[in-house]
Amino acid sequence: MELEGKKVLVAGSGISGIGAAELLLKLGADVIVYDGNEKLTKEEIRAKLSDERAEIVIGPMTKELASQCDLMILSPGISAFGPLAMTFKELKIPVWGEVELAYQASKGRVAAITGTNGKTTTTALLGEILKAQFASSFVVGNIGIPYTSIALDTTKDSVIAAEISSFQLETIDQFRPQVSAVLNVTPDHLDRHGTMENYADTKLSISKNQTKDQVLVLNYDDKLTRAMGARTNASVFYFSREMDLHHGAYLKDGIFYLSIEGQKQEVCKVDELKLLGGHNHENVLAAIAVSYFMGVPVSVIHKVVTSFKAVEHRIEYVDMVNGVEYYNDSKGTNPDAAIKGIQAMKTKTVLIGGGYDKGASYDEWIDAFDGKVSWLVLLGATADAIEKTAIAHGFTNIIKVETFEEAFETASQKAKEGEAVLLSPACASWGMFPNYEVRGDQFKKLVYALKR
Ligand code: UMA
Repeated sequence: MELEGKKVLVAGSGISGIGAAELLLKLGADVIVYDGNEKLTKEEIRAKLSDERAEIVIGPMTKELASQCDLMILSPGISAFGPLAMTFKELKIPVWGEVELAYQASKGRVAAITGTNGKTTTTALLGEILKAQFASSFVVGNIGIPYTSIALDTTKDSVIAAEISSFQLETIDQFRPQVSAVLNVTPDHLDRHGTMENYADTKLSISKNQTKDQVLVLNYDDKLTRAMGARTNASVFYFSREMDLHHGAYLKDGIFYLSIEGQKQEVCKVDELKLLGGHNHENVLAAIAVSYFMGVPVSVIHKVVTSFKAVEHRIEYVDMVNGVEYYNDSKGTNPDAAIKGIQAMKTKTVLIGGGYDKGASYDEWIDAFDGKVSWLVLLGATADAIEKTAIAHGFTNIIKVETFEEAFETASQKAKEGEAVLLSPACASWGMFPNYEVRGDQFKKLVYALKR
């Protein structure tokens, strides 16, 4: 669609909406930035835009305003099937997501990653591999960088690693990655997607415009993603941690292999990875497969995969002080994520946990300690509830503290040489920190200060 002179309403004034509005203004469109949150002010939204020309509308949507528009761009946080989007659809006004707009405005080839878990790590790793091979490469999407923000910087030789959420997939139209991947599908976001079937179908739509000239990479070990192989027009390439594959990427006896029609080659060994945790082996397999089909030689993949460290705040190795390794897993903001954190530890660990109360249950997290946790240092609103659960499960080496600094100090005193200290709170940081990033940064600062 030619966008010059078209009236386009951008719904949502978060980072996607602002990215979309700025791109549209550069393309010569007449832009309205709309947000349903009446607590926001026009000044606040205006301050986020570098271009003054956009009109800003806050509050309920009217049919009158909608009917003036040629196109609507939806932020991922707003459902494509909710009342706002339906108002436009009923008026036969196209509704695209921010990803679709960016795709149509950019050049080059896209490698797109979706899945319930691991997509940020896989996209980040893929982005590093692509960067090592191609002169013009980008990492965008749900990872926190709006795709629209780089669209006009791309050329026909660019490659783009895009993390795409199920929310973003609701509103694609022409989006066609050269290589796409669905890593896994487990229950999540069911409030938005209704059923698991619908959620899985939304994930599979990453491949809806692909044909046999493009590749869909799927997890063979996950029943739902394995079944997707029969429902796509793309060429399918599986990965597995459990099976040798004739045509696929797999892990066997600690070695990652890439097998193309039975021609197998070793990519790297588990022991060479800096990325910890069994769940990351899936992410590595997916990144190997996707980058190979984007045209990266195995030697380059090997080099990057073996030097890549965790995404910041996700089981991130910080440093060793007095023989103790410090890991920052501040992104472990729920018990499920924190289980992966503790599972990734190879030695006895002093664990720092607790924070904002989302009403979660901590039983499975405590069970996952599996004799590995020597001490549990607790803080925040959930400290008492976690303590109660831990004691009920027979774990009593607990110290409760008031401040984050005290938690760090206590943990580093308790950790013996050869052990680890892990910040993996199983709770959000709110109440003590604005977000998990600030909490993780504070942890790292304390480690560096201790080292000094
Ligand atoms: N809004 C409305 N009406 C509504 C709902 C929201 O007007 O019914 C407005 C809000 O008032 C707010 C704006 O929309 O001003 C927020 O838009 P948004 O929620 O789409 O947030 P963005 O800041 O644009 O961030 C989005 C993604 N957020 C969501 O999908 C909820 C970010 O993923 C993503 O990094 C970013 O685009 C760039 O692509 C976050 C996320 O939580 C990390 N993703 C989910 C996940 O990973 O599980 C899918």
